[in-house]
Amino acid sequence: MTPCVFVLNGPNLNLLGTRQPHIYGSATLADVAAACAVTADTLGLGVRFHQSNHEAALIDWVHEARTAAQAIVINPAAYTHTSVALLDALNAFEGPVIEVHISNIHKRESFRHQSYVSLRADGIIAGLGTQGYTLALQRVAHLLAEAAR
Ligand code: CA2
Repeated sequence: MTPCVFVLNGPNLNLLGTRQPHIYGSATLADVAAACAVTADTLGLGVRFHQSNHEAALIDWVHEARTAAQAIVINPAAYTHTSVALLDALNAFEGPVIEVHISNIHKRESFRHQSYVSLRADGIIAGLGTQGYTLALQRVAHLLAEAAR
């Protein structure tokens, strides 16, 4: 069976590539989804890519991942810094969780230095641009292969 990875994206990331390219680059979220699909295929992974501006939708996808996915890659966007509810949901998921930030959150405002999601994440990628997503998928493939050994 092909392992499935949920790639989840939080609020305002639907605007990627349209504003603030000096922070987030020029790739759109559709470009990121396409790159994830290509990389997942190469790695023998299936991928389901979602974005929502609503905390509850992200939580519902994490719940769905409990039975439908082997790993989660998540850019929670601003909910990174605020959402205990998202952390609680991720704590109920058993597979690897990789947290991705396009920008280097530690180089930015101090309120971005705190991440609730990091309390659950098995790995964190920040500041590597949208390339962070495909790098996260590589790490997931490695962790799933290791777990299967
Ligand atoms: O660096 C990241 O990936 C962030 O998760 C992005 C969030 C921000 O709140 C986090 O602190 C760091 C913001 C996403 C908003 O994305 C936009 C992209 C283009 C134009 C406007 C917003």
